[in-house]
Amino acid sequence: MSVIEDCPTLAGEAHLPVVLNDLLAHADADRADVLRARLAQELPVLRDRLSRLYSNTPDYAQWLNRVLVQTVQIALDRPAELWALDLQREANPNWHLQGMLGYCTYTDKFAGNLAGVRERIPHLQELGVTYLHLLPFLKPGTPPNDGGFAVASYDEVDPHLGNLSDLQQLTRELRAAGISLCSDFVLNHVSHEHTWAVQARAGSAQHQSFFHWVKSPEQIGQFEKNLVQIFPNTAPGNFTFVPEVNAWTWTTFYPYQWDLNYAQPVVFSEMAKSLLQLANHGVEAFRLDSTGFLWKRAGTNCMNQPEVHWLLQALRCLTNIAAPGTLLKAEAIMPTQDLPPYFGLGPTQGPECHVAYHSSLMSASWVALAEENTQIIHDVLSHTPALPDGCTWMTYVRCHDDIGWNVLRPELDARGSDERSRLLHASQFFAGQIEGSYAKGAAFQASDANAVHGTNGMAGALVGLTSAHTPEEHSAATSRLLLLQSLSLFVGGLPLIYMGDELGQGNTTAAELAVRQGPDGRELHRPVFDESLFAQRHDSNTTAGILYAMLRGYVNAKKQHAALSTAHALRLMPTPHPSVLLLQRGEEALGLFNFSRTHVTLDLNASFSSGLQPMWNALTREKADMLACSLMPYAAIWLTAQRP
Ligand code: OTU
Repeated sequence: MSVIEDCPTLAGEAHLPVVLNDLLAHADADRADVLRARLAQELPVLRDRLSRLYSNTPDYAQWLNRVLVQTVQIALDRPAELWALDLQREANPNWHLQGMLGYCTYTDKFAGNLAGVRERIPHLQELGVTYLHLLPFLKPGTPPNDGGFAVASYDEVDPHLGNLSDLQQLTRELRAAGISLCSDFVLNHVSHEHTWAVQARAGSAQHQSFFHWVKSPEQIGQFEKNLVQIFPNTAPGNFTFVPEVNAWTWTTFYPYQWDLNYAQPVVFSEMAKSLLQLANHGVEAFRLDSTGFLWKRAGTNCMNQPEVHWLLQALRCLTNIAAPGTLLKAEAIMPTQDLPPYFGLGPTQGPECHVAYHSSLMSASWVALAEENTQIIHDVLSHTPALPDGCTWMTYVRCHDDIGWNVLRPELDARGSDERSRLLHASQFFAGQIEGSYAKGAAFQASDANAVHGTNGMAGALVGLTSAHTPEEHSAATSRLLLLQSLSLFVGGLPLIYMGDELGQGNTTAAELAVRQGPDGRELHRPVFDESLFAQRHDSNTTAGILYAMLRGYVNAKKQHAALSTAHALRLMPTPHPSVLLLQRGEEALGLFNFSRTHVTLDLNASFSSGLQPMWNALTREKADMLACSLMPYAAIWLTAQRP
């Protein structure tokens, strides 16, 4: 356990630089007052974090003044509607903890372009969505561009999807429908077609300094010893030779994604500026992509370095000044034990991200399904810390990436030296390589044949919907998908549904895969939205219709029952049955999840030492039999003490 540092976190009298006082003196008086108060609140922490990072760089004081002026100017330019929203949210800082529901999709696959997304707002509302994560829609480099995760300009929208005014119109209409738009913000790297990379290749020393350079294969070898490979088959190694510079630049992901050098203050201030400008276009949440990799340190695996958290906390301060109604979400696909610092619970404590992906819970649910045993979920949840006020987990079943199994290594290693083989089993199970497996996924790339491969595939394919032939098989597969969704909804904070999963959509078709650019296996779960399934959503004779109705049932139950709110603490309860997970929320809600194909009858008295109150099924409103609670194969039951 690391030592917690003593660092300034309290607001004091802000001593503002003259330029800032001048700017505020000429601004709208009401806004200036609000901004002075925010600066007083944020400056102590901001100055501390930035001086840790940059006080040794030349002209640090002037740079800091420029950052402050830039931030305050963006705040002064903030459209009135967003300024008002900020004030509302400052007065109700836990606005995002009141039962949000997320939906994640590629813009083109869901709706063609940004204007098309506007047409789909009624669909999102019908499902109860309040948070829409559109995968990268900023101007990317020429394909291949990692599905847009190689950004060529952070200040422009991908012309295939629209322009800035389409973005503004979309955010406005979403907001009117009670939906916050989340945009990816790829902090770690830029496309090799981004102007900084272009100028670096053209010989600009300043722009070269925005990236990391390595001069020799020996030096590369030194670094590689400690680094992981994210795309070992399609992008082996972490460095790419750039002939114009006669050196290798750091590329953690694809060779066309150049890692930024955050030791350069201008890199930080320019990225922060772009982020805040997007907030002024109405983006209300940012998914901070690959946050773990932002800082490199020789001799380490260059992940989760302390500087990452100083950078994120500084970014949070700037956001709190210019756009405090905005959420920051950490995309740090790391073991649970590495995540608390992203909520500001590391050695340097202070507000950081509001939300982080709980990828271990996601992977563990799939392992539990393959094993028909919930032990691994128990282990993950018992390692999941309580979060600071204002923070929450993003829970999910699938997303646009592969399911990474290795985040679960710490849980397995704690159980014994040969337990990691369970990950190999899960990976093979969902790739359909194990006798009797219903799954139709595929292995993602791994560094060698014996390594555990991530898993690609839509949830519908992984739970066996697409391989089901008999009504029984269809029903089991449907229950498996609902089981995972209902666990995500019960635990989350901010549960996220991946496009198509609400209808049990299957994998991208082979014909379509053949015409997609690039060999990236993750395309398997990036299909075009299936209109025919969508048309069936209210038809209870179809699998899509059953899934959709049940999913809405859970979503609505969560809205209706205050007892299910994440304001009440989550507790893991012992169960006599290894395939059943029993979770308690506060004093008045229970979630029972049967991960096996067997029918289980539970005496709930056995799990509760103190007396049991009568409870009702939150979806069917039937009274529960607490002494002989019946769980059908793969059933998920929510009980609350609230009489219907
Ligand atoms: C993120 O992912 C994105 O979600 C991926 O779609 C991008 O390819 C990648 O960044 C590069 O921008 O490292 O911290 O399948 O889990 O690449 C998270 C592997 C990441 C992803 C991993 C990932």
